[in-house]
Amino acid sequence: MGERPAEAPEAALAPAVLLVDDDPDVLRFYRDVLADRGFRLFQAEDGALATRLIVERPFDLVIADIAMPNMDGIALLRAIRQVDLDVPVVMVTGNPSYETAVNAIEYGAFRYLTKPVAPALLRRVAEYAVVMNRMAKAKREALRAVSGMNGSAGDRAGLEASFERALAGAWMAYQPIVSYSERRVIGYEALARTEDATLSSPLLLIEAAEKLGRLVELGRRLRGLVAASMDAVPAEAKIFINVHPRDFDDGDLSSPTAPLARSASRVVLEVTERASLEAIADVPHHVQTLRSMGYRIAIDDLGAGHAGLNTFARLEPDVAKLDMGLVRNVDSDSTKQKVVRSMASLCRELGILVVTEGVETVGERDALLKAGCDTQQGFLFGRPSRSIERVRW
Ligand code: G
Ligand code: MN
Repeated sequence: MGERPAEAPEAALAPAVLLVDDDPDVLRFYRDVLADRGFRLFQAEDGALATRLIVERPFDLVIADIAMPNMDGIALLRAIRQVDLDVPVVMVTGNPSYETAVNAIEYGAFRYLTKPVAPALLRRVAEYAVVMNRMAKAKREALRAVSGMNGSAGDRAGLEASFERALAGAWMAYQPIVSYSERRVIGYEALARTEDATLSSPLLLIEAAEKLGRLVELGRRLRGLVAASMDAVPAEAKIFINVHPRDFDDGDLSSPTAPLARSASRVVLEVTERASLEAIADVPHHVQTLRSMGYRIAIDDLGAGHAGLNTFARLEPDVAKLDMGLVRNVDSDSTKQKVVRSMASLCRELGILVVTEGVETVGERDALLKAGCDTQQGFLFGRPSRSIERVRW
């Protein structure tokens, strides 16, 4: 064979494996079993040292004890996911129980092994895990190449780490909603944004919160951000903010001492038609409470849901926001024109203000005006932006 092309030193290195156990005999056993298998072996006697090593350099595999003093294996797994979303973590226990097994797997342990671990099994799991780590990295690359997204964390511990980062760095972008005939901004929609690459879109962020059972916390944080920026909003403009159906069950939304409550009469709460209100008890009562505090209610993405008019009927909204699917190319689609015209006229009959979303072109704007929709939102008038911007007509 001829000479190999020069490789980057890091790529040429053997897989790095970190062994974590508070029992030196166990560490010695692992080293013996995995010696001469082409791994570079590192070890730590506790979770704190393991965490430091993980921060310093990447590993291809971690094999960790579950029951350790100070920082147990699950806590270590969570710490690892703060810095590495992919590295497989094999958890080992001397006290197997159904509960710890479920917990370990739920948090993203790659495998759950019980002591004493058979040498052949340990070797096989280690070799397989190292390949899986490469696969996870390749998948992430593929997703980035195909969709430009960073891909979200595969397991619960990783998702938690991403979610924490996203929550800490969350901010609101504001997009104007205009009355075209009056050339006036009637309000702004507040849209959640994050700096976290794996949870970059609001949909991913909400999905993560749903999976982690942290929707209420997310809702409070976003409403708090809006409340804090109310002073920058012109007095005559309303703020539209998306709420999740689950938020209705959160006492904070209807609490008179919540930060947003002070500005309730300037706030429109948007509830998407895509979500189901079925699981929420007594929606009309919640809505009535919110109205009495001064909030208005909007139904969002109207025309995109397929849940019939259930959500609409139960909310009795003040505002209906037509989904951008109806708006896109409405100027060249007579069916869409007809649908928009009849929806707009029905809403007028019910005293509901119609807002059309996602208006991008002059053609769409004019077709919507002709169909009776004067209140519009979309890139044509302004993109969501960090500061509250005026519209140049
Ligand atoms: O479902 P909801 O209306 O809350 O979502 C609004 C989303 O649509 C925001 O994320 C916003 O960035 C995006 N958006 C706003 N205006 C436009 C537009 O004119 N075109 C497109 N494609 N997206 C838009
Ligand atoms: Mn919305």
